[in-house]
Amino acid sequence: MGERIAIIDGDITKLEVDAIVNAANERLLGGGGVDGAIHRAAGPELVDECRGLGGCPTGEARITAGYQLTARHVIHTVGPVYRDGCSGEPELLAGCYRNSLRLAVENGVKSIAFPAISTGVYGYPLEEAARIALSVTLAFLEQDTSIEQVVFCCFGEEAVDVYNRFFKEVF
Ligand code: AR6
Repeated sequence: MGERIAIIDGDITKLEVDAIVNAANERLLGGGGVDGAIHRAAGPELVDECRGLGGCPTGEARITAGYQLTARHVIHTVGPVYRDGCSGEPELLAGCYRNSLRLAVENGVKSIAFPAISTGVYGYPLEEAARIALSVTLAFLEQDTSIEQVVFCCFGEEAVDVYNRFFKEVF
């Protein structure tokens, strides 16, 4: 199981995987952070396709093509805005990972990369978010044999350290 998970430091738009996950907002029309980077790298056709989706509720996920990205698909998911950790945020964030992985399987995706959803503009504490990301993904991979690789694409060494710490804890 552990060999199906990789924790790296890098720019998610550059990864050679079947699908990259976007930390989007409910309108799905682009924004700042990783969302902005993905839309810039994919080109304007991405927002054209997103417009047709009519948005996405928090905790759910939608799939599009990757256009100019190396990745064939972008899976757009909407993380919760962090308030106090007791307002449904953990369940919603878990839903982002679970629903993105489900969509990946339905679309024949074998390799998928996640950014640290909600931990930027949406203010989710990285440690709590990493724990959810890893535990939901491990539980999913226990039930699924079709996904070969899940990459957690961190932005900076500090985030890599946090993910590695929890990864060791879970194993
Ligand atoms: N590759 C990998 N990770 C990245 C990259 C990148 N190129 N760029 C940033 N990150 P954020 P959120 C990391 O703010 O908190 C947008 O405006 C970043 O360091 O992108 O879910 C949307 O439109 C952080 O750890 O997403 C929404 O309105 C993580 O990606 C809102 O922000 C997520 O940070 C979503 O906020």
